[in-house]
This record gives sequence, structure tokens and C-alpha cells, in this order.
Amino acid sequence: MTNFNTSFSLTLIDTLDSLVVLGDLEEFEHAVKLVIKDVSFDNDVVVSVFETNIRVLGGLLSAHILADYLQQRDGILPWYKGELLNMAKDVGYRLLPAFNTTTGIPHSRVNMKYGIKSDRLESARETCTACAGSMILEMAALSRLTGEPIFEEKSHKAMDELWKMRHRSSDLMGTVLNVHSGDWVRRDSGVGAGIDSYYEYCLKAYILLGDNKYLHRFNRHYNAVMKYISQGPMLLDVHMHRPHTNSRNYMDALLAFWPGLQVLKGDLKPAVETHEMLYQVMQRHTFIPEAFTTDFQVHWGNHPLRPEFLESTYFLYGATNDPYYLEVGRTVLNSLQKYARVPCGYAAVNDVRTRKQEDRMDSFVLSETLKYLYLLFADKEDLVLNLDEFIFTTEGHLLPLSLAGYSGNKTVSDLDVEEGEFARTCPNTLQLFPETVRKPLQNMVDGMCPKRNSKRRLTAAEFSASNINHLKMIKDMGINIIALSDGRVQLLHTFSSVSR
Ligand code: DMJ
Repeated sequence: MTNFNTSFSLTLIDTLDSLVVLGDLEEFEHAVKLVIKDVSFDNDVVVSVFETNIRVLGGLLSAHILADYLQQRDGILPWYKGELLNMAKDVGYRLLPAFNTTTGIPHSRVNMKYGIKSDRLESARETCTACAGSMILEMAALSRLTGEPIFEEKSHKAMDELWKMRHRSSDLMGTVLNVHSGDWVRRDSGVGAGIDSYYEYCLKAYILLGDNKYLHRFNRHYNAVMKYISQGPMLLDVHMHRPHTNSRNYMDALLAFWPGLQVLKGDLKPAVETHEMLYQVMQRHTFIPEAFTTDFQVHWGNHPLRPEFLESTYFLYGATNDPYYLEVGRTVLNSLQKYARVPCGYAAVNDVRTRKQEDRMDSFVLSETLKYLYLLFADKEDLVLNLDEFIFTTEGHLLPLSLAGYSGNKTVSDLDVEEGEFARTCPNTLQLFPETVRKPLQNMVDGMCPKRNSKRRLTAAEFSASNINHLKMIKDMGINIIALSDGRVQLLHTFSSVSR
């Protein structure tokens, strides 16, 4: 985020509630005092509305809630009088001008001091679906805690407009849109970069606010994702208006949050499968590369120590109690310690192939990556909080479920449309043995990746369509040969027919 860390103490704010999760209440009190004393938001700086919302607003709100809670429960921070909530309100008002668009869908960037009063900002029209659709949790919490409804109202309106933009037949969302016309700019549709937390916030808005319309929307999107984007354990982008056509042949690391969301939804089997695929990718490349191809080669090699895979691991362990997931956590921890640990923190990996480090540590490493890693191994009794009473925002911040009761507006949606087979599944760990789900996927990644130095068994130049062994080899790879009437042959690859 441009100039953000220097002006805002971004990492400090983003990390406050991690200190409570780790049980370091002394350091939490110290950090809260520092934020109150030193941080101000009246800066002539252009920031991302989405990032400021999830990291700064979310960080302040969560820290305020925990400070208040610990004061009432344990009498600590006796001096605290809601200063962080006032700061959160200040941030909220500085973000509001971004919602001043024809559709009510927020601009992607805002100046913290001057709003969108500059030609450059006013004329910028594009934003991503996740950017526009991941405001509701923090904004609703801010409204409910301050009693000022405007933040929640603006964010509901943006969510309503986004919902109207879904493709009416596929129910999928695109990746980039125009905030004034409400038209799609990029119509490729997946669950990773550009869309991820929009889907997350549809489900979590229902959980936090108790409004059924969000469950209904989530279920419609979820059915669509499972129908078109979920392809075996892989999640592949398609065109929202031509959902049977893949729009790219690689996956990005951000989609690793999806199995965690599936746990929350209660759809464990595909969660176990996708997580297993990701684990194999991680083992093969030491870290999950920022993007990897459908045959699990590195597409973009950087790895900024993202949290999503650990987040899913934490939720899967919570749902299944399968010690396999502790083993997964241990493997990730070993990689972090071996290749990313530096004297003053953890360094992003510039390329997983060379493991060269970058002079950079994003704030989410402390707010999410290490939080989920710690929670994976923590026993309930080790924690100062009962996490069952909270929901995690997309930045790993804690918001209390009791916020639903702060307003009498639990509504039953009038959109009671048939939601199909994924509508209300619940985790049933008694009938699900994750190991039996993982077993058929064994060596999925290594089986597809050419081993270093191993001799290729068949080259294109050697291939002969009349050689029965060659035909069998490509059939085993899931490729079918179709003879066309003009004598040419067409090769058709179907992942499901790969022999394992
Ligand atoms: C975090 O800031 C949030 O999880 C966001 O939703 C997406 N990505 C980063 C971490 O990868």
C-alpha cells in the first residue's frame, strides 16, 4: 500500500489482536497505548479502500472490542475509554467518500485527507469484486458499535449492487467492474485474486449479522462455483458468461482460503481434496507459489508468506481433529523457519525456486499467517478468549458474534428460492474420514510433474498415432484421441480420466 506503513503504523494496528490471541496482554496494552498516542489519519495519502478497511479499520475495531472485553472481564487496561473506536470512526468517515459513485459501489482508492476530490481519483472507475465486496463486516461492526448507521447502510447497498451484477444464468461474478456504469470490465471468474473475499463476506455477513439474504446469495454463488470452477480438487477460472470454458490454465495462491470457507459452510469433502492438492504443491515447491499451472509447475514464483493455506489447515483441523493437519502445520513452520526467518522477522520469498528472500514483510504475516499457525497448535485452554464467540474477518481480525444482537434488524429474506444440494450442509465428521478422501489423490502433484533429471518417456517428435504403446501412454494422461473426418486427429484432455 502506497506510503501506508510510514504514515499509519499499518503493521502495528494490523497486529494488535494477534497479541491477545498469543496471550501477551502486557504487550497488547503497550501497543494500544502507542497507537493511541502516535497514529493519526489526517494524511494527504492515497490508499486502497479495501486494504484500509480490512487492515486498519478491522484492526482498530477488533482491538477496541478486545480491550473493552478484557477490561470488563479481567480489569486490565483500566484506563481505556474507547479511544480505538473513535479512531475507527475517523477512518470510517475518511473512507465514506469512496462510496460516492453512481452505483454506490466504492471507488478502489481514496485520499485520506481529501476524499476523492482530485481528477485522478474521481475519474478512476475500475475496482475489483473483492475490493468492493469486502467492506460489510467492518462497516457493520463500526455502525453497531458507534450507533451511526451510515457505514453499514453504504456497504449493504454496495453488496446489493454487486449481487445484481452476477451473471443471471451462471450466478458467477467477474473480477473487475466499473463503479459508475456497473458493467464488468473483466469477466473471468474464479475464487482467487479479485473475487475471493467477496464470497467470504457473503457467508460471514450472514453469520455475523444474521441476515438470511446473505446466506441465500452465498448459496447461489457456492452452487455456481462448485458446478463450474471446482474441477476435481482444482479450482480453475472460467468465463462468467461461458462457464464451461476455462479462462486460464493456472491457479493462484489466494484461492487457498477456499477450503477454510468450505469448512465454515459445512462441505468438508471438497475442502479436504483441495487442501490436499495445495499441500502437495507446497511440499513440491517448499512454499505455495503465487501462481501454479494445472500441472503444478511454478507460474509466478514469489511467495509473500500468505496466510490462506494455514487458515484452511486450521479450520480443517478444527472440523476433523485429524492430526494429519498438525503435520501439515509443522511442515509449513519448518519451511518458514528454514527459508524465511531473518533476525528481525520473516522475509517474503522472491522466488520459491531459488528461495531468494525479499526485504519485505507484509502486515498480514503477523495478523494472519502466524495467528493461524499459533491457533492450529493451541489448546482451547491456552487461549484467553473463547474463539467460538468470534468470527474472523478476511484479515484474521476478531469480531464478536454478539454484534448481531446490537440491532433488531434480523431479516428473513423474501428470496426463498430453491438452493439445491449445497444449501445447508453441516460438517459430519463421523461419516467423513479425511484420510479416505485424501488417499485417491496421493502423488497427484508429483505424478504430474516431470521429475528433475528423469528421462522423458515420449516426445512429440517420437509420437506415432499408429503405435499402440504411445496411444496407451497418452490415454493414461487423460488425453483422448478423436479422429476427424478429414484425417486429422484431435487431442482432448479430461482431468477426470487421468489414470492414477
Ligand atoms: C490478506 O490481506 C487478506 O486475507 C485478503 O483478503 C487477501 N490477501 C491477504 C493475504 O494474502
